[in-house]
Amino acid sequence: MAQNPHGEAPARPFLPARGRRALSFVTAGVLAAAGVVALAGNAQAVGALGDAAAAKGRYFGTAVAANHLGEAAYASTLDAQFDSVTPENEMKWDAVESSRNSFSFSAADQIVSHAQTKGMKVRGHTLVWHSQLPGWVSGLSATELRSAMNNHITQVMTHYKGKIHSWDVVNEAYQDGSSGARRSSPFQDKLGNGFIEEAFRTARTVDAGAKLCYNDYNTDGQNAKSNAVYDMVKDFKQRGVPIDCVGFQSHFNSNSPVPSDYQANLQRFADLGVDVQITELDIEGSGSAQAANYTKVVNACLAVTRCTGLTVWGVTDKYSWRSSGTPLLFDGDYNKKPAYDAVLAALGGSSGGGDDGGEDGGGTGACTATYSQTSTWNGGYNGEVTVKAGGSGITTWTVPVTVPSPQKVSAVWNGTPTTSGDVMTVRPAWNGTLAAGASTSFGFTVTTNGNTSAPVVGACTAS
Ligand code: G2I
Repeated sequence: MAQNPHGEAPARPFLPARGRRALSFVTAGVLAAAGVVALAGNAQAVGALGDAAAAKGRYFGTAVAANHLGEAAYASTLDAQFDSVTPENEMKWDAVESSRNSFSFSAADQIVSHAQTKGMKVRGHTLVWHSQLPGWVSGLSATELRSAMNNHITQVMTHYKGKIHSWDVVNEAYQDGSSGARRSSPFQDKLGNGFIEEAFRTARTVDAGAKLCYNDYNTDGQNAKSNAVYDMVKDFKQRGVPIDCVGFQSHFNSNSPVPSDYQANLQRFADLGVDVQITELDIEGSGSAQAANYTKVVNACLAVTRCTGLTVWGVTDKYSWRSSGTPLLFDGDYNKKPAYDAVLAALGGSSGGGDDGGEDGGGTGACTATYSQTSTWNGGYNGEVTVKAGGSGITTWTVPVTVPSPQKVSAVWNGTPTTSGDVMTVRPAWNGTLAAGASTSFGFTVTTNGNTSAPVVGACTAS
């Protein structure tokens, strides 16, 4: 990579020939100012959780309730941050088939069409579950129940065929505690152990394009319950029963903390030849403790190649199923919490700043890095990263910038880069010392080589 040899405050960026021609009548100062204005509308997307996760080959989703989509702040937070949605209740049996063979998809359709309009993926939740099951199901004979279960799977999956990336085919079929036994349910009690296999086999015949998951809670570490699920998945893989993924709900609080072997547990399932997904993540708490727990979960997923994505169980604390525990990434006023910053940083993204209320967390609160593209031309662009000190003054800062292959950085100004692979780590040139709340910026020129994706600007660290 060519870099500006004059790290000492060049006033004007080096621009390659085409960029210089396109911008020859604009001074560097005007360029920077114009860039900020022109790109203000993009700033949110740059920092979004979904984008940061996508750069790591993962999705980052949330549970969504159809009845909140009309609330502007709810919808705008959803749209700006997430790239996958799970209907929180709208695809459950009682919602879609409250009377036998009479299906109503309107609330779930609302979520799916919102997601499609915004380019988000959809997780299907859930086909066979003992809870939120209408009374008529439990009254059926074994023969009728088998037929009703297969009909339910077939009708619901057919309705959404091609629109769902992963289905929770069976949910929560095992007991808590040390028995490793199946949970009592109409399906278990009348159809026996084979009901899970039957559900997966039916599901595969309906939508071969959807990943078929088994989903459960308290299976997040290695314990009797997760061992039982592990044995089932192993058996399914050995016998060719179609299962593609295991969902780890990951509902955590002080009684049920993030297990120390969380990553190892994900990995042992992945080693069976299935994807793993974090499906209903929420962690009660607040501040840096909550942020640190979220970091553990995201890092564990990133460390397991087959961990394909994470979903948090709601957009805002105020609509959480356990809102008093404030377990989510946005507070009741849609402010980003320290947990949000921690997740974004763990995903390698950078905080968009603005409404963090001085509550930066996750150990990266000393500075923030905000990216904007200041100019673009056929074959290249200039990027600018604004580094802002947090509540205390700093004397140096570090920001990782990853340009997607085969892009190449051809110049850097107002910063000193070192490069390893695609990651360029930028430290100050002359501009390391910043008073509390003060900012500086560095810039760089990129040759796109055909890939016009934005670079991923990681978390700012300072001392
Ligand atoms: O319980 C947390 C989750 C555990 N894993 C499976 C998930 O599907 C489950 O989600 C929760 C929803 O977040 C709640 O919103 O499932 C609950 C039902 O088991 C949902 O609660 C229900 C209420 O119990 C109902 O009274 C209410 O009508 O939500 C319904 C719709 O708002």
